[in-house]
Amino acid sequence: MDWNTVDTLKFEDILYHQAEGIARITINRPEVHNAFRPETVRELIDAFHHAHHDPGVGVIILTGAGGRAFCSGGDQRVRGEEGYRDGGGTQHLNVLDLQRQIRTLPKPVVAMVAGWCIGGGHVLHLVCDLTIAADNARFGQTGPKVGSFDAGYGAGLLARTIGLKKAKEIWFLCRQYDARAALEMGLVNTVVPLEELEEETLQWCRDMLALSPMALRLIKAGFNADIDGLTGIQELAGNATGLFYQTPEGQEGRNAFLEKRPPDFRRFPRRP
Ligand code: 2NE
Repeated sequence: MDWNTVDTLKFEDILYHQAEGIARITINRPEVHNAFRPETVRELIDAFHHAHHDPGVGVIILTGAGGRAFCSGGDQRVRGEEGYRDGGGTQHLNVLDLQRQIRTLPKPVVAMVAGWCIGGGHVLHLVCDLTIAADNARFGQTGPKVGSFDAGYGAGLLARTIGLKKAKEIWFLCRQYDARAALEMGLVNTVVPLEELEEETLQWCRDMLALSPMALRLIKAGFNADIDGLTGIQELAGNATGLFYQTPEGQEGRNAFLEKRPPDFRRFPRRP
C-alpha cells in the first residue's frame, strides 16, 4: 500500500497516513514502547477527529511504530501526583477522552498490534472495534503494579469481552499473555506472522469498506448502546435522528417552520 500523508496535519508524537479509504494512525515513540504522554493523546484525539470527519475515510487503523510495541500505556516519566504532566505542567488523564472518542466514532476502528500492548495501551486496543495481532504481541495490565488502574472501560470492557473471571485474573495478577492466549480468550480477532500484520489488517479493512457504511455505523452504535447506558442510547438514537432528517416527513417539520405555516404530517403513513 502506498500511504499518503495529509499536509494540514502536523504532529510530533504520532503519524497520520491515508490510502484507499483507510486512515492509519501510528503512535511514534518507539524508544518508550510507544507510551503516551498528554501531548501524544492530544494529537491522537486530533487525528481521530480528522478521520471521523473525513468522508474519504471509512475505516481507521490504530497502531504503534517499530514492530516491538503497540503501546505501553501512560509515560511513567511524566506521571505527576495528579495525572500525566504536559509540557505546561498541567496534569491530565486525557486518555479517557480518547477511549470514549474511539468507542463512539461511527466508523470501525482496528487495532493493529505488534509487540507490547500493556497498561493503558492495552485499554486502547480494547476500545477499538477489532484487533489484529502479530505473533510477537504480548498483552497485559500493569496498573496494580505501578500504582494505577482503569476501572472504567479498562476493567468493564475487558470483562464484557473475555468474561469476568479472566478479566479479574488479568487485572489482579498483572501477568502477560502471548498472542495465542489472547486469541483463545477472545481478546483479539486473529493472529498472523509479524511480517503479514499490515497486509492482513488491510484486508480486513478492505472487506469492511466493501460493506454498507450506514449498516456498520448502526451496528457499532447498537453494540455500544447495549452497555453504555444513556450515552449509548444517545449515540444510537442520534443515528435515527440523522436518518429521519433525510426523509420528507422530517423535512416537512423544518419546511413548515421556515415557511411560517403549521406542519402537515397527514400524508405520512402511520406504519404498522
Ligand atoms: C512493556 C514492558 C513490559 C517491556 O519490557 P522490556 O523489558 O521489553 O522493555 P523495557 O526495557 O522495560 O522498556 C524499553 C524502554 O521503554 C521505557 C523503559 O523505561 C525503557 O527505557 P530505557 O530504560 O531504555 O530508557 N518504557 C517502557 N514503557 C514505558 C512507560 N509506560 N513509560 C515510560 N517509559 C517506558 C515494560 O517496559 C513495562 O512494563 N513498561 C511499563 C508499562 C506500564 O506500567 N505502563 C503504565 C500503566 S498505567 C496506564 O497506562 C494508565 C492507566 O492505568 C490509567 C490511565 C492512564 C494510563
